[in-house]
Amino acid sequence: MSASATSMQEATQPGASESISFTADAAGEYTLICYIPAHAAIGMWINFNVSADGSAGFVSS
Ligand SMILES: [Cu+2]
Repeated sequence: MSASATSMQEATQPGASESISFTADAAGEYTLICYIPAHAAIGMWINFNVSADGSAGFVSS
């Protein structure tokens, strides 16, 4: 998530990182994808779990 993710100058740069946070409506398995066209198809996505007790973690598969 970037202030201007489609800008090559303002998007998160290679080797850099940004943090996001949100509140999930319900426990379960979620998928976070890059919304730049074709990026999710080449692997810019990740699954993660949100547990009922509020902890979260990545899904390895
Ligand atoms: Cu991407």
